[in-house]
Amino acid sequence: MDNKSLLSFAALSCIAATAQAQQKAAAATQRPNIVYIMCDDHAFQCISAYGGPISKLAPTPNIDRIAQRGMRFDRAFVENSLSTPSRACLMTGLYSNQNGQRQLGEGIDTTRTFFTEQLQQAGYQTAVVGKWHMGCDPKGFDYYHIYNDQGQYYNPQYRGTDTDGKYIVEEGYSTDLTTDHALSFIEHRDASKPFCLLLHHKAPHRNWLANTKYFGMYDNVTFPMPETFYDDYETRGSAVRTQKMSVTKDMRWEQDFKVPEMLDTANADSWDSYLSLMNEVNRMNPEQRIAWGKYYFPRNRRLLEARLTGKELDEWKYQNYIRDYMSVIKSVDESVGRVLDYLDSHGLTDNTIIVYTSDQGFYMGEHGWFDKRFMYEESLRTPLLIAYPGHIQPGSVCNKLVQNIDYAPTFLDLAGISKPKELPGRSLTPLFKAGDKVKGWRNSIYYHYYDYPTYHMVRKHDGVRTDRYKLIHFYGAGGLDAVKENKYQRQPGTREHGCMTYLTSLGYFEPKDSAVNYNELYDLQADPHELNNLYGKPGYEKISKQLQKQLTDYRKSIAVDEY
Ligand code: SGN
Ligand code: CA
Repeated sequence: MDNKSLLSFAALSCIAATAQAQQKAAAATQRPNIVYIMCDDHAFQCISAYGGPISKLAPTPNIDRIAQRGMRFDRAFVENSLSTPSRACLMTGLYSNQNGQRQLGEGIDTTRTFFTEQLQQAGYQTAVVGKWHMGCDPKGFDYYHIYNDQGQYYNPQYRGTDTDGKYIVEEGYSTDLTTDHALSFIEHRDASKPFCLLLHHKAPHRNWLANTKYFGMYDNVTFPMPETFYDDYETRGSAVRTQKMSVTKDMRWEQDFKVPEMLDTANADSWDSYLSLMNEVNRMNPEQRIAWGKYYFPRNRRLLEARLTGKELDEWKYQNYIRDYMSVIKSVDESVGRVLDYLDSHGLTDNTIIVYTSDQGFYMGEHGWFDKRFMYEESLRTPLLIAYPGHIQPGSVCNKLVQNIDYAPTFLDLAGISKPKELPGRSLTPLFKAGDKVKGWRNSIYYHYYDYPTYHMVRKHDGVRTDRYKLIHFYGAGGLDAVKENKYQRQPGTREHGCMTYLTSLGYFEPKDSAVNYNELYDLQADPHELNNLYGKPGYEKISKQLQKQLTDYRKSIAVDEY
């Protein structure tokens, strides 16, 4: 190169470097795109970034990429561990008693502002794809493409802004299809605006139906049973005994373990479980059905021939629950990989905040359970991983107490909108920079579960959790007496009433369950599995009093009207 060329080369490099620096600076000041990925019932125990024993045997490398690029929150909680209440907290930033969605069916107060409405007004392009589940239409979205209610795994129905409001059936596996719609929204967006995409999977909700290509992928893996699988519930109140969420007793042969051969023709509940499985099978196309038969029929034949009983049968149930669940997670992990790759290859990574979480936690056999609802850690706590290049230190961990009422304030903050004063949550952005060093963060969270009597029969309770302790208060009438206290179950035409009538016809309720009114106290440091209820034990008076005061203060400040 001669001197002149060298000079112009140097000048060009200089211009390029300046342009790059300017782009970076612009990205730093521009409002970020938001990609919020929320699964349905994804337990933190099943994400390898969290290091639990199940995830060691069935890793999630793509979800882990978010943790490697950003922050892992180890104390992220919901306020009410159930789908629609959790989604209502997300959309409104309010507690259940404030947003109205206390239980699964009825409730959401549609006069409340959804954060996406504010983002839209501030110039964001907004979208939700997948599980919406709320009793109202999406509010504050330029684009939506959502499932019918809980959604389906195979060839699911969707409706949205692009289907004339009608449900249409799409051929394929739901996690893959929902990801296609999410990416198509980004691809076709108005690139002059920042965007906010809520990508809500159905997976891994009950009854854990994998993409046919992943059937049996963990059949050679034996997952370790949790230490508390055979919990005897000693020291605790009655609620842990009267629930119906036991892997060994309440999971259904047909629906959950996919063994239609177990249909007991003289039993209404068995028929219900069989028909629930058949609903899924009926949705399948011939190819999917063949794959189904190829996998499940030999698996079921082996089970029937083995004539297992006692602990061997329990072990079979546990293993096949986890195997099916983790095979469903395989597609979720792939979906996350596709989203990250898309953002990378389209130059969007630097100015996009990406969040991965779940609508609540889930029991993977802890205390012998599946499902959620209780305030015990596995269902109270969710995975939460956030990457935001240039704003969050890669590979960082945060132990501050955060909750799903914090998402709306966080997204508003990122969009430069000041927080409406009625929102009780806090923007997480100070934690992005300083993590555990942030001063003046909250030192407790409030929890409240209302949905009783219904599926799984978890009693109403509320409580507070601090860094170290948890106080839970169980309350309310028992069995069918509780229906008298329930606004929607008494109203024909509501979903709650329909559900209650149906469950009554199956003989699901114990009409004689008694009223409850008691407390439990746990020291999470000494007893992380919450096996030792310390309430009323000598030496714990002071901490009980302190927690009781915090609980009373919460109830007052957010005007809780039942406890
Ligand atoms: C369904 C499930 C329950 C589950 C609720 C709530 N039964 O009713 O097991 O607890 O949803 O789940 S099923 O037979 O339909 O699978 S949530 O995630 O929507 O809150
Ligand atoms: Ca859920």
